[in-house]
Amino acid sequence: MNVRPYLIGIAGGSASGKTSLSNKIQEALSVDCTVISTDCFYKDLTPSQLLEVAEYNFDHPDAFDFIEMNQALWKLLHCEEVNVPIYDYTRCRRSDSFIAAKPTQFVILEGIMALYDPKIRDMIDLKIFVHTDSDECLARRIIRDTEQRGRDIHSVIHQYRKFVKPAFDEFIFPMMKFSDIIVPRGAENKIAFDLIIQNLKIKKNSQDN
Ligand code: UZR
Ligand code: MG
Repeated sequence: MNVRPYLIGIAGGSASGKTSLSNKIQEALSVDCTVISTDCFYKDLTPSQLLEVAEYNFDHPDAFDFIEMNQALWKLLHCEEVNVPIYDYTRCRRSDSFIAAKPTQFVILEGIMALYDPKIRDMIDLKIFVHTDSDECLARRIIRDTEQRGRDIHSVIHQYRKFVKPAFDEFIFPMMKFSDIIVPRGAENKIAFDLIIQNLKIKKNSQDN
């Protein structure tokens, strides 16, 4: 593959439906499409931060390694394969495994900070912001984090009040103004989803011809 991949960025609040929308787009495109989460680029915590992990702010931009994220995307856009770390939410650190991300025709970068870094924004061809009511996000997050991320309900609500909601207001919501498309409710919004897929298929055909 030597055509520069078309890079799609999908941002939005935590548990707004970014990952589901990304996976649905990936399935619907019927061509190779790589999905990378910004969560893969969380910085490793120091031993003392790990001891007080409930007080660590995973929702702040400083928690992410944007230099590494930039380099990985740059390589993909220059048609190089890149090893992306797999993040382990139950241990709050990167696992020992990597995914070999390929420079496919479409690459999706999804995550709370997908549209935060100006250099990364410049690389992204289509910027999508998923906007879901915060009560729905919190409800989804309680279920997800207790069932899949090894948390108890008190810690989920503590984190939400202390970090998730303030970071949404300060860093994530303001990114909406950089987006090309705002998708209310995320993956369940069929009309928005169909419009996105139509647009991407036109892109695909114009690249193929
Ligand atoms: P999404 N997060 C964790 O819960 N644990 C970690 O080790 C690393 C990240 C959370 C993070 C953020 N916040 O809100 C969320 N906390 O993952 C982003 N606390 O993931 O976009 O899928 O909701
Ligand atoms: Mg997600």
